[in-house]
Amino acid sequence: MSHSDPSVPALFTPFRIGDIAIRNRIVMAPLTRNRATHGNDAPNALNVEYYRQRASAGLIITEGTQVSQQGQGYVWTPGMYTPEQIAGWKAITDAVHAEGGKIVAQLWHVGRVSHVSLQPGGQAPVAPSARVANTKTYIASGFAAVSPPRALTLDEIPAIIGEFVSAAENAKAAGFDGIELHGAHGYLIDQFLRDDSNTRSDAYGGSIENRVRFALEVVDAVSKVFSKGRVGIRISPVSPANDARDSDPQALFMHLVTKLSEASIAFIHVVEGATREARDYLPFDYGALRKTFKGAYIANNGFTRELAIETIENGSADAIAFGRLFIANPDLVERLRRNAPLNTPVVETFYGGDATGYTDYPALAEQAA
Ligand code: 8OZ
Repeated sequence: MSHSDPSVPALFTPFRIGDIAIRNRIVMAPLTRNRATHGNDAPNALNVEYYRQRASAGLIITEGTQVSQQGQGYVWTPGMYTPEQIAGWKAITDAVHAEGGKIVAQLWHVGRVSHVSLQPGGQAPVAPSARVANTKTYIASGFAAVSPPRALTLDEIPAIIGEFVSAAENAKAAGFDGIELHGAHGYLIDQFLRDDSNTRSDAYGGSIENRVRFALEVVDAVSKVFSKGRVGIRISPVSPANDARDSDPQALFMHLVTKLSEASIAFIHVVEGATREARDYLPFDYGALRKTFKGAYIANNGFTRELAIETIENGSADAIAFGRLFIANPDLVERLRRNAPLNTPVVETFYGGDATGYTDYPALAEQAA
């Protein structure tokens, strides 16, 4: 199959996301699975197998990976801040690269979406402002309301940015092709962006220009570790996940994306609509973001094969990220290429547990056998 074969939809053809050459435009979306090693939150052999099975994706974006213990919001999510975690990730990037795949690490600080039982010393989680989110997390004992956060002081902010830098350095040492910042779903970066969760009166709050400051400083700082051509960010302009709310998302995200374009990063990854809900959950002009950003535009949320092919053909996106379909179909690329039937994801085994519902979804060849 070649680029020029008109019978092959562009979805299945190679592309470059910044400095990262990908062999098709099908991206594995970041997916929290809560299967890191209990006790040290390091990736393990089961996690290696899971990512290896999915390496035919043009690009894998890892599950959210906390940049520090303070950045953790759920039990058994992997970290990027200890030698054991870096070694665990190295085995994953080696396995994916051995299959000819590409993989970037999603760097994550949950901010206020956490629980004291996960925090260092049982302290309160940190946030732009001391405003509790109306949302739940899950800890070792099950679902729990998030703990009330305390507001970060102005002089603490450089150290949080420093955690993203250290995590980026660790991701580089672990062999990743780049990084995606988790700027979506009501976590720390998103909390700074929005006027409901950010009521600060210093340089990081108030105007849109001030609320995007934290995101842009993190982008700038990690771009000194990986080149700009290997840095991206995920955003979810209208998603209500984790109580994210803003009075004017269109103006906020137009300004942010204008600045991200000026920063010349490789990609923006946009959750269109709300995860697990409709793509037109609330009115929003994604085309305006697409037009504003000069790098690659990765679109996500609820795409079917048909819509993905159409969206690449009409130029509304450069690549399409699939989440739930990648949980259930390790060989999703081959299945989409052949228009083969898809396995159905089993929600009960999404978060936590063992190989069941994780590495035991069959590929086409195994199914036929
Ligand atoms: C599902 C469960 C826990 C976390 C996100 C990182 O929504 C998540 C997440 C999803 O971005």
